[in-house]
Amino acid sequence: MNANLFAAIAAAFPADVSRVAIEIADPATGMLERSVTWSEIESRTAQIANLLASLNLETGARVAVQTEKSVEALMLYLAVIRAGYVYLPLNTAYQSSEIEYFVGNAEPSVFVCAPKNFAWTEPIARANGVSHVFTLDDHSVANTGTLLTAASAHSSTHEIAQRADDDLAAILYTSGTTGRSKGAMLSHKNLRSNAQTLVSYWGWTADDVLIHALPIFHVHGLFVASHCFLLASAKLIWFSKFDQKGVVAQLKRATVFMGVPTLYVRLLAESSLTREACSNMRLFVAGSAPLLIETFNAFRARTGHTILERYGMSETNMLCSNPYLASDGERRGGTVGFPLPEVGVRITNDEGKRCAVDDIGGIEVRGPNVFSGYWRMPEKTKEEFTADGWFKTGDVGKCDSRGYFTIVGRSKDLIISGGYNVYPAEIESYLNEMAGVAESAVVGVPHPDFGEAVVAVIVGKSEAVLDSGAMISALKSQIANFKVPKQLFVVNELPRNAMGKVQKNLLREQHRALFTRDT
Ligand code: MLC
Ligand code: AMP
Repeated sequence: MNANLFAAIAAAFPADVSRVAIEIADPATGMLERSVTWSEIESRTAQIANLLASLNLETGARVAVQTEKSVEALMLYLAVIRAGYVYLPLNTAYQSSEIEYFVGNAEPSVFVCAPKNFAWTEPIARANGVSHVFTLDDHSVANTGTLLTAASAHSSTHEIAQRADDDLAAILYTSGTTGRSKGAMLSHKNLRSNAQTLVSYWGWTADDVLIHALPIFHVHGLFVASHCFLLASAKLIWFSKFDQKGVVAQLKRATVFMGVPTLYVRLLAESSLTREACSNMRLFVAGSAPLLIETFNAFRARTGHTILERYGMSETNMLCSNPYLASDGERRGGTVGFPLPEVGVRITNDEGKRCAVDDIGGIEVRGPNVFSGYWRMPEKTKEEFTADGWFKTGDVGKCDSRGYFTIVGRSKDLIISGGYNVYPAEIESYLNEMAGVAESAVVGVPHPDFGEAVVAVIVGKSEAVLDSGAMISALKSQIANFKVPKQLFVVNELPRNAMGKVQKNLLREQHRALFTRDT
């Protein structure tokens, strides 16, 4: 048997491959622009896979990709898996120092970038030993890039590369609480088993139509959404960017939607979101960040649909889900439901003992979905697993007597803003290097749109005159825009406890109402 994830995807292709698989919508209006058939998925991924195979890359070679969201980029992902190489997606917002780190750390053999970024990313890639640099654009723009031009010279049939369960399929970088990002190594089995579980648990069929409006460089859009549609041989309505008007315009034709909580907040702000608009829908899934109970309730009141909240991570794919079938229980707002079939989830205390019902502790997980470790970080990997092989998620939660899990916080110092993770330590390290800065503390505070927003508090060196606007501008040129503090305060000193540790809880409390509507 070929354990390559693409073999499972290809086996699920519909008998009639002339059927439309993907309809591409104009993000703002929702109007359909063009479509892609299953047979085109087959031939386009084959051509790119043949191109990759012709490069004589070593087994396990990484293909790093930083391109705008497009169906072509999805084909590239599938082609990398198909050819048996390792896919390394990079957020389109990353700037040069971030790209430099990822490329230097992962040592990819191939780097694919957006044509507009070629001038600055190509030198970084070459300096880090990347032998092949390509560009990739959307088909809808005139210049489609060198990747598709090169691929078009290759055959449109390709024998799927033979891979074993534990062979690496993807590396997803997750930011570190201390130091730099870690690459979570995901195998073909990790991805396949989780996708198959979700297709079955969420009741997917070939009649489903999924609105895909999430980015494709993270678990949610790349794996959860794309794999479910592929393994169910369903249909996608593809949005290159989320836009609430465009999405609502297509809801009537769709059956499933997946989003981070911010997308639900934005949908609710759209007056055309009505029961009628959702009459064809069977499932709304939320995850990647806590869904506020207010959003859960407001969505149900407006649409008649109860959002299904689930919980996952880059390192583990999906872990918990509220029930799909009413016979399995109700969907409870504020909870992430039950562990998915085959996934083990437990709550432990500081001594590593299992907590009693309703007691709060660290969330630990295991299962065929859980990654094997961090890329070239054996020590870090060891620290994050218990002696009996459970992965310590860094999330804090509890389990009630009916088996519903609730996430109550995080032991990791992490901010989740609009579904993107921001590690304060990383932002603080950039701030601390700026001229005139003595020290800094970065916290997350409630934000009506993004859930949490990044806020920085700075102490200047004596005599230094700090300009918060100039500091924010400087940060924008260094790091991804979603990590840049929305506000920056200059103070005389940071609150500290008796041990001298900065009391971030006091800073969070002080700035709690900064962005909330009633201020
Ligand atoms: C954009 N901006 C953000 C932001 N996104 N600020 C904070 N947090 C965010 N998430 C800022 C930009 O910096 C910019 O500011 C301004 O908003 C406009 O940028 P934009 O790109 O036009 O924004 P928009 O398209 O509106 O994007 C918002 C969004 C996007 C919510 C659609 O952030 C998004 O797609 N989020 C989903 C992330 C996701 O898929 N997460 C899944 C992770 S997987 P300025 O000042 O520069 O103009 C995972 C595991 C699991 O967690 O369980 O699923
Ligand atoms: P990432 O590293 O981007 O994969 O983010 C994973 C983190 O997102 C988890 O460790 C959780 O902290 C958070 N997360 C994912 N889903 C949920 C959810 N439904 N509720 C609360 N937090 C979530």
